[in-house]
Amino acid sequence: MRDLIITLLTFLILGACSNEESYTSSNNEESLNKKIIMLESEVERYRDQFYKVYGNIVESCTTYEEDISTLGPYTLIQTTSDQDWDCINQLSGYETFTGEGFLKDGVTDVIVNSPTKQVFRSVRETKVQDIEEFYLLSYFTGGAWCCTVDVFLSKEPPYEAVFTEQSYGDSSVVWKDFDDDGEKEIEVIDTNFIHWRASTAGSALPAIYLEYYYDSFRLSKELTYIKALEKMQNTDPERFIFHERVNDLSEGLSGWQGHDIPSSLIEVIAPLIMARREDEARKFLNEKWPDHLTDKELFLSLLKEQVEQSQYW
Ligand SMILES: [Ca+2]
Repeated sequence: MRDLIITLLTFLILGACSNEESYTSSNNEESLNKKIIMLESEVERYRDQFYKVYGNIVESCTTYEEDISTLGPYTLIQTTSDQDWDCINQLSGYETFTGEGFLKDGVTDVIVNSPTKQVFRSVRETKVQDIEEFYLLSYFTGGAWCCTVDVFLSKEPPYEAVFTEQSYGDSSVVWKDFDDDGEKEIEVIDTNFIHWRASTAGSALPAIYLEYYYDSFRLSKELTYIKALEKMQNTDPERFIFHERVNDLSEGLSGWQGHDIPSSLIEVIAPLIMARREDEARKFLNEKWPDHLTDKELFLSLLKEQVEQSQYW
C-alpha cells in the first residue's frame, strides 16, 4: 500500500515538472493551455486513485461491531465502526491533519426488524425511546437547517411504523396529552410554509395536532382549533403587525406589497384553515389587516392554497 502511494505521489511530482518544462520550451499559449488542462485532469485522476487507495487502507484498519438488542417484539441491530488511526497512519506513511474521521466512524448502520420484516433503517446514530404507547426512533439527518426524523413503531400487531415525520431543525415532534382528556396527541410543526413569501428565519411554523385513530394518526381538528385560539390570545399583538421592508428587492414575490408578513399571523390563520374554521380565519385576518395594504382576498386565497399543500390537509 505504502509503495503504491509513493508511486502515485511521484507521478504527481513528475507531472508538475513536465508542466514547467513545456512552459519554458514553448511560446505557443494555446498548446500550453491544452497541456495544463491535460495535466490537471491527470492530477484529478491520480487524486481519485489516491483516495481509493487511502480508503482501502482505512477500511483495512477498521473494525466493526454489531450490537443486537430487543425492543419488545422488535430486534434492533446497530453497527458501530472503530477506525484505528495508528494503523492507518503507519500503512499510509504519513499522519493526517485531523488524525480521524475518514469515511464513516461511529454508528454506521441501524436496522429495526419486526417479527416479519424490516421496519426501519438509518445510517445515523438513532435515539430509541419507549414512550408508553409506542417506541419512538429519532435521528438527525445533519445539514445546516435540517432535520430530525421521528418514527413511531406500533406496540400492537401488525408491528410496523405507524407514523414518520421529518421535522424542520433539531426538534422532535411532541407526544403528550395536550387537552387533558387522557389521550396523547402529536404536535407537528408543519413545514409547508417554509420560504412561503419569506426568508428562512422569517418563515411561519404553524403547529398542528394529530390524534391516533384506528392504527394511524390523523389531524385533530378540534385540538388544532383550540391551540390556534390559544396562540391568537397569548401572542403579543405587536407580532401581528406588517412591518415595512427597508429594501424590498423581491419584486412582489416575497412579503406583501413591500411589507413582511408577520409569521405569527400565519401561525394562527393556517391552523384555523386546517381545522376547517375558515370563517374565523377570515375574521381574524380582517382584524389584523392594515388599512394601507390591498388585495386581502388574494392574500387569503394564496395562503389557503399553501395550507392545502400540507400533507395533513
Ligand atoms: Ca388529549
